[in-house]
Amino acid sequence: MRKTNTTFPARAAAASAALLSAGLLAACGGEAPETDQAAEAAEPSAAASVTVTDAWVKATEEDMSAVFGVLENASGTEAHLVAAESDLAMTELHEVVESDGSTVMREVPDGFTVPAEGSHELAPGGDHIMLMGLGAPIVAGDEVTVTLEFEDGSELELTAVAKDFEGGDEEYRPGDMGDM
Ligand SMILES: [Cu+2]
Repeated sequence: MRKTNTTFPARAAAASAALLSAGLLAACGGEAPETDQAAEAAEPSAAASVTVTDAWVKATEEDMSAVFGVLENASGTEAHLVAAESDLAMTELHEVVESDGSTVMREVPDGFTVPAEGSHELAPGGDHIMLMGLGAPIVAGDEVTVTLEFEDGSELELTAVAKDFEGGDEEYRPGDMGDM
């Protein structure tokens, strides 16, 4: 009696599961092995998934500046930006925080996360790629190349166009370097 009671629903469940997978396969229009292969092949590197739009760098005659732009991630996996490099300057990933009533910037120890199918904005007053120890002024119209390094080891080169930007000057003075 007991055996009958348990096996009958189990068979019904198995039948529904079979119907469900048949339905899914039909919806995908392919055989199961092909779909699995496609899923593996569709796992791109962070650098292949992320694009940077509106990349720009603040024109300056001083030895520091910052790179801004919007990082967009087309993949279903979040991307971790852990470092950046430039031939022009020492580079750090910075955030801006409130500290004792003033606004200071500091290095982010864990880098920036670009959410899956989302974006992460680098903007004056917020997250930015800091350039320090510039050997020469950056003039409006100049192009600055920065290489972004992701946690998975992939790299993405971006070209930021220099423009004059007055607002936010107070955040880029040496005195505001926080606890760096
Ligand atoms: Cu900074």
